[in-house]
Amino acid sequence: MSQTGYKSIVILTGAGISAESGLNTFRDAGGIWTKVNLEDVATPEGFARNPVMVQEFYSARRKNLANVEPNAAHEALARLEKEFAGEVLIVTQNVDNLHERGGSENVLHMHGELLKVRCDNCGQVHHWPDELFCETPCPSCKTPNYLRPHVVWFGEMPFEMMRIDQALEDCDLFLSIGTSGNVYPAAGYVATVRQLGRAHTVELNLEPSEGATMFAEVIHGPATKIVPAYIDRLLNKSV
Ligand code: BJW
Repeated sequence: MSQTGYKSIVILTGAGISAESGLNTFRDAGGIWTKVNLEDVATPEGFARNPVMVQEFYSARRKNLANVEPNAAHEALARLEKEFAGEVLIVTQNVDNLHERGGSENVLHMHGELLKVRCDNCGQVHHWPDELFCETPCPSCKTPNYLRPHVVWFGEMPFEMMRIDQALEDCDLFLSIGTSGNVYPAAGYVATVRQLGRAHTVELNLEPSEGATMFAEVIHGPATKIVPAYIDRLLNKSV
């Protein structure tokens, strides 16, 4: 038993936690999907139609990642992982690496990682901090024209689903931070946890998400303010 009374915490994060670091969200005003068509850059069909454009889109975001830093919300979650006596698992929909750079270790990237690429020929995943071109040969099988961003597009199966389902079953506190609740299966996790009936559920978001009414507790405001304050209260046992 931890100092908070909780034993196992699952934290779902989305683009909103990285917004104050300077990364665009997807669906807010000025978000990524207001500038590019998601069918063009975030579906296997879009990639098949125009691989050059899709590689350029992800190469630009990969490059931009080097210019941003983790913020107080990422750092507060890392502090939780270090100071909490039980289990803490971050299930992030984000493809950025700001949780890791903020100090978190137990992070699961269900929609993949911007700094990785995968070969559609041999299946090998490679760390890739640089620009990627279609014709770049796979470092493992040496075949050109098969490397793609190691991210999950619409219609593709998110990663680590079994581990996530198990963690949702085992947790007694579920936090959802900075996600609009539009994209499944992540958007359905609060319903899953509620149905299981053993975890307290909390939304921390700038504004009410699509699923806000499903949460037992909601706290609205910018992540860099509300997340550190919530984690402080959690570790001081006053929630
Ligand atoms: C702040 C803040 C601040 C701002 N502080 N907060 C019909 C019904 C149900 C499902 C489907 C359906 N038709 C199709 C589907 C399935 C589909 C889906 O969900 N579609 C919906 C659009 C309806 N899902 C899929 O295809 C997924 N795969 C799948 O379902 O496989 C089959 C399966 C079967 C059985 C079991 C399990 C699976 C794959 C989804 C892949 C999503 N990929 C993307 C792109 C990744 C690569 C990339 O980055 O380019 O992932 S899309 C994009 O959306 C990205 C994100 O991870 C994801 C979620 O977005 P997020 O993080 O919530 O961002 P926003 O912008 O939406 O919200 C930000 C929030 O932050 C807002 O609320 C702000 O208010 C807040 N905020 N500033 C705090 N400072």
